[in-house]
Amino acid sequence: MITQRRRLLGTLALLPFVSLVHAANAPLVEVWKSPTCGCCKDWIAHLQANGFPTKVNETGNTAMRSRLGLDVKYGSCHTALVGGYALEGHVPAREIQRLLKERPTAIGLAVPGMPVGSPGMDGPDYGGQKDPYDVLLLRKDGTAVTYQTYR
Ligand SMILES: [Cu+2]
Repeated sequence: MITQRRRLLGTLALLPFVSLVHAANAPLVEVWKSPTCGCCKDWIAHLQANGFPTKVNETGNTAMRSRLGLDVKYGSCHTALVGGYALEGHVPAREIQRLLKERPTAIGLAVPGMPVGSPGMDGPDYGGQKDPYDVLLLRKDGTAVTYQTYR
């Protein structure tokens, strides 16, 4: 029992170093969300699991969305900024990594609404259900093109 507990404490003690290593490799994702948003938290956990350090603001989501020039029709439950790009909704880490590598001229990426099966909308509560959805690349002129399709 004591040994198990010690082992757990030892693992926890390593956690800050793990995030420092990640911080060196991936840029910070700053998130604006409502304090009661559970799926937002799950999306943030998905980012962290994929090496992104995060800074979370528990308010200001709507204000930030309009400041970034994101049309409400592309809206979802949280808004974020990474490397000068906006992220709206449950955008998979894989597409964020691709965005940062390709660096297209755009406002950023959006997954409008809250599709079940997207990162943060895929917990045990959803029973493995996966709805099809698109990750959109939002252009500066207000239009959007499909960046990646998930089926
Ligand atoms: Cu959500």
